Amino acid sequence: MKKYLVFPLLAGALVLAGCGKKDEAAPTASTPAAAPAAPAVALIEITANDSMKFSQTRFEVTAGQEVKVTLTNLGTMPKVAMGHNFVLLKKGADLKAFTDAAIMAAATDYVPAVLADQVIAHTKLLGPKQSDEISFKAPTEPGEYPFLCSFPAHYLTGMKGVIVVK
Ligand SMILES: [Cu+2]
Repeated sequence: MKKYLVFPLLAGALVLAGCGKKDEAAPTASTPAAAPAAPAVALIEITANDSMKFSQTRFEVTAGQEVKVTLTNLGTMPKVAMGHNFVLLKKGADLKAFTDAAIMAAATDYVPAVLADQVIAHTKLLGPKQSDEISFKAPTEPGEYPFLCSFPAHYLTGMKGVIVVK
């Protein structure tokens, strides 16, 4: 009688051993595919203040990546005297020409319509404690893309930076 019991037990042990091997192999095969995933959206958070400074002036994104920029004005001075925006320009844009034209463009929040072809994306002009969020696709061509606050004279006092597309 005992002789007949041995075979089912052996068969069961072999099945278990087979399962164990499969489980060990699975994670090894899937690890390389999961590891090098860059974040889908590049989040850029900037603040501006009454001292006419951006909190950060250099960002890196991947070519063609979805980018979300949030600008917050932490200042307390009125918008007519100390408004701030974030304007991202094309690579090689003429910043002098752009800021000269911006001075005359109060009606369009200092983003000159005549040079709209130089603008990749821009926020609204923000008064104290206001915030604006914009989303756009990073350029596909690598390089340095200038951004600035186009409120009169703010570029000259240092409200500028670059987004580096890699
Ligand atoms: Cu400004």
